[in-house]
Amino acid sequence: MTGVRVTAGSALIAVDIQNDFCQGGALPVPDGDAVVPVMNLYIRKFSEVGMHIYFSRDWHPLNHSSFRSAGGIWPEHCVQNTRGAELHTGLIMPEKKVIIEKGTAVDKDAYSAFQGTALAEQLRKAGIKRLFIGGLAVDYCVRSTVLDALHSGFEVFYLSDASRGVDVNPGDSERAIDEMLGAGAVETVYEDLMWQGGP
Ligand code: VGL
Ligand code: ZN
Repeated sequence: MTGVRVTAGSALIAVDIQNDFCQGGALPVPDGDAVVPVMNLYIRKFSEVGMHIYFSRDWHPLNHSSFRSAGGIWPEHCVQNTRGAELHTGLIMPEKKVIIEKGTAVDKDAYSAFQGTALAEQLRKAGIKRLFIGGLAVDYCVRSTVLDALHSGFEVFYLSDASRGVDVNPGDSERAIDEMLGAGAVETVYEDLMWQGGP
């Protein structure tokens, strides 16, 4: 959608752009690294215009229930305080930012950055109404975060150019996108955004 205005009360959420979801990581998302330079464009611009920026991290304990070693479906990934769990080193980290950790309980998986975190409350306190959400992976954490954001009453723009999917089953990402848009998210790319005071 063209002409999306980034108004006061907008925030950027970069979902799980961590080493383990990128090339050479434990659970690499195909072409996952490609989101880094695009997300950097959003980060630069959102910080320039003084908008809030949130980074979520998948942040699992060593014996997390989603790991195959514990009966789950995923290889061990994003173990707390390991290099794999760090945000991708290519990301530009703005001075003003909030990092949200999720999936920290041993017995629960949390794909959404809202699940088991104070994110919704933090956003409300900051007066945020519009969320621009992208990252990894479209068919898991981006999807869940977008759907939860919509259910919590936020206006949501899904940043398709800053997102990639795992596609464990072919078509998963496309289905996730249909679901997000069906629930009210608006698909957006960087060029669609209009900044207060001009482009
Ligand atoms: C994710 C699989 C397992 C994600 C997290 O961030 O999309 N995917 N844990
Ligand atoms: Zn995980």
